[in-house]
Amino acid sequence: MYETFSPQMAQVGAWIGFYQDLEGSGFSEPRGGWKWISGEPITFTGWTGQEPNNQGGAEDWATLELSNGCCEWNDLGPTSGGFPEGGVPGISERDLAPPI
Ligand SMILES: [Ca+2]
Ligand SMILES: [Ca+2]
Repeated sequence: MYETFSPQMAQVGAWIGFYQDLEGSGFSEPRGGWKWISGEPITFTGWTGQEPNNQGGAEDWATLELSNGCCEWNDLGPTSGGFPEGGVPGISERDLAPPI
């Protein structure tokens, strides 16, 4: 995965489908209310250092970072320092089984 995505992700990271539901039960900053968009249970988190930290007050999307060591998570959002215009790329999972 690193070799495939690292050229684009090295600067900004990539959203991994993990987000903070600001209206969901259990929401609190910075660690409460995180969910997978797929609805799958949370069995692992990979936050780096002091993340999630809700820097600037609106970091609600988890991104995979490659610039500070491979594959650790950081919460990002429009209030993040250096947040790129146009947002960050995302990684999605896709079922390759043919439809029945
Ligand atoms: Ca947040
Ligand atoms: Ca952060």
